[in-house]
Amino acid sequence: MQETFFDHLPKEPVTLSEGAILLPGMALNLDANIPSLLNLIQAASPFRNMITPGGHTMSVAMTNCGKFGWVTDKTGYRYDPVDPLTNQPWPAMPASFLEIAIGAAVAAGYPEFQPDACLINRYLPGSKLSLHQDRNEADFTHPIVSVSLGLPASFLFGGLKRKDAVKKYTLEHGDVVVWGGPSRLRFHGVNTLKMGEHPVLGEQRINLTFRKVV
Ligand code: MD3
Ligand code: FE
Repeated sequence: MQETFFDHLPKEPVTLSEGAILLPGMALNLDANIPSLLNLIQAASPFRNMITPGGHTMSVAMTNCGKFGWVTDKTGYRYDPVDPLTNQPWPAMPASFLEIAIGAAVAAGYPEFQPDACLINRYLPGSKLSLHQDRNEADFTHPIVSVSLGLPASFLFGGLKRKDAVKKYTLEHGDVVVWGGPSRLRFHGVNTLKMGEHPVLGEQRINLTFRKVV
């Protein structure tokens, strides 16, 4: 049998809620390659602070890799095959990113997951992401896979209605979460990032979210 990431899982999977499975440390295998892969992506499609339809500049800076990228501007939210900053296609999804996303989805019971988009969020100290749902994708039976890198974040996980109670979880460097089933449309967000210095990524948090858009 070929070895997989899961032969070396540092900790046991944790179910956060029905359909939301935390794989602690599963992305630590990527560790050595992360800075260079992120540098290649941001050299082609730089991080930028996008504008919401309401006219606010997001404190989280974003870029994408893969066939489609999530963008927001004054006209609304969309997935776009072209980076509006460069008028070029987004950089390709690195093979190791794809491998970890598919591996996590398989471990969580989604063997058919084939992501075609990876949104990359960069949090500097002071950045936050307000409570929201991810509903710009065509088919909510596909999960979203998230990979947390760099500084730890206080992640907010609510219910299907905005006013539902919110639980807090700390997401650390290397943590992977598969958000599927009844958790796919739960409200979620990230508290203001605290100052700190991470040995691999420095004074920032990077979050990758893998999505199946079409
Ligand atoms: C739960 N990103 O990019 S990752 C996002 O840490 C986003 O940057 C956050 O929310 C971040 O849309 C959270 C965890 C996450 C991602 C997608 C989800 C949780 C989710 C989709 C549905 C439910
Ligand atoms: Fe989200």
